[in-house]
Amino acid sequence: MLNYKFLIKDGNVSLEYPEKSYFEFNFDKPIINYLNVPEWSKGAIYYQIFPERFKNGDKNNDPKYTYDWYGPYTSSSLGSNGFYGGDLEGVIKSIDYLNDLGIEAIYFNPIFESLSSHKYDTKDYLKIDPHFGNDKVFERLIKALKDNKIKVILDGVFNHSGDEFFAMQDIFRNQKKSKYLNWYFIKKFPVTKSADSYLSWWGYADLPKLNLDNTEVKAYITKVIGKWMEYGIDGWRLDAADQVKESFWDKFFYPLVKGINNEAIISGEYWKDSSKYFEYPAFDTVMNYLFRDATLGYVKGGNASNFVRNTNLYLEKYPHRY
Ligand SMILES: [Ca+2]
Repeated sequence: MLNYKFLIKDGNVSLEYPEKSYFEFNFDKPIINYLNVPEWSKGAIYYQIFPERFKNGDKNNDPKYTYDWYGPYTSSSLGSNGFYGGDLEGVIKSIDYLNDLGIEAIYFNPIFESLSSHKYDTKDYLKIDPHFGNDKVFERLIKALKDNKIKVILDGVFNHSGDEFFAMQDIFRNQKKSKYLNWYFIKKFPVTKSADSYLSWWGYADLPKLNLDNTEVKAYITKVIGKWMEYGIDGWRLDAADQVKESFWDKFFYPLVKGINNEAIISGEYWKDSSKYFEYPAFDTVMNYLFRDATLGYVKGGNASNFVRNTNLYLEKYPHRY
């Protein structure tokens, strides 16, 4: 560890910065053993799309009740039960717009069948949400993006399913006789839709935590990954990555995806210092929330020295070159 500060002298006047502390640079860090960012992703401009709110390209697939796209919004209209009718066709129709932006990759929030607008409560991982389109629309979307050299990253929500997922529904129906008891972490019977009945994401009963040690669950996820990678997607962003056992990522998920396409990118959602995830091959990268935090802190009335300190925090931890 090197501690340093600046000393500026002008005649008899001297200035120390920082006055009462030191900058730190740890020569042993970043301890990054593994960072395998695919060539195409290095420096690529990513664009995030939340499909329900991006563009309504097909009014025929709209949910029953939709808000006026240009009308006044409320907390209800913007909430998980508020719908506007955005879909994948809307993205296909926006190719020129996306090209004008100069983007090179899109990260889609979840697109599989779910009840909510955000779709983190998956009902069926093998099906495009009917309000977003279907397999054929997805195929056209991938082709349109590929034709324009835009890569596609999907959101993988494997820490938990939605309570509408078939395995959870089977448990609700058959209770102790269900074949799927070991797909979740059941706490007591009768199993009802409640946080008392099973482990769930932050105690939300509609997001039951999946047992990713179960080989049947792994087989299902293998099928899911296989199906969507067959379409030629370019990687996965993994939701709630820190809430899943690390062995699931490095022993199972990483080899599974890389075995299909070694150039696919795998990015974990982790909000804090993520260096521990690069001690072994589990992810190629993580969502860079440390930069986000530094930037938001700055643009929301912060000051430049805090921004420098906060960005230095992660620049010290993560490798500068990859
Ligand atoms: Ca629509």
